[in-house]
Amino acid sequence: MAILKIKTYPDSVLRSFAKPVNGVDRDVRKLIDDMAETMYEAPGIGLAANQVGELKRVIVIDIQREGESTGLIALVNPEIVERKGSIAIEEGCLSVPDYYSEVKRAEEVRVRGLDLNGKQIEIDAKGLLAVVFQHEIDHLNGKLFIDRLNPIKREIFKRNWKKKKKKKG
Ligand code: GNR
Ligand code: NI
Repeated sequence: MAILKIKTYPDSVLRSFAKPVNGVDRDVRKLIDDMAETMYEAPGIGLAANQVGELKRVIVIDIQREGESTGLIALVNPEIVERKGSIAIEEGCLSVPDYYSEVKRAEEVRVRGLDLNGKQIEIDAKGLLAVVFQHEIDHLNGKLFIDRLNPIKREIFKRNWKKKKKKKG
């Protein structure tokens, strides 16, 4: 296992489309292991492969509620096959440090993908878990949660980011 370096905005890898994985082999399982360790160490409740510089369609998620863990969810080639309702919760991203904002998304999703053994599975998620699935699959498509803000909020984000960059030199 290894802790990987998390890429941050405006790294171009976060803007790239991740490629579908052909089969869940040892390399993919090693990537999942390392991504899980990286996510727990951060700590975060989800991580997409783009965030560690790997353009493969792999995500890991573990939602902790009241100190309770759902256990690790690892999904390869994840796809949303159904969405229902609407919800807005405050999101953050390990690749966009120190910024949080509400984002409107589907409240419920059904996600299809491959598990660690390469077997196709479907997961029904709602609330926070559904939001995190959508956030991670966005990453695989080169999209960040700040892209889903209204134009005014996005401008404020950019302005503050530039200000912060200047201060850091
Ligand atoms: O740790 C994370 N928390 C979070 C909170 C609300 C909505 C989405 C997330 S995902 C984020 C980790 C991350 O950046 N995953 O890509
Ligand atoms: Ni993120």
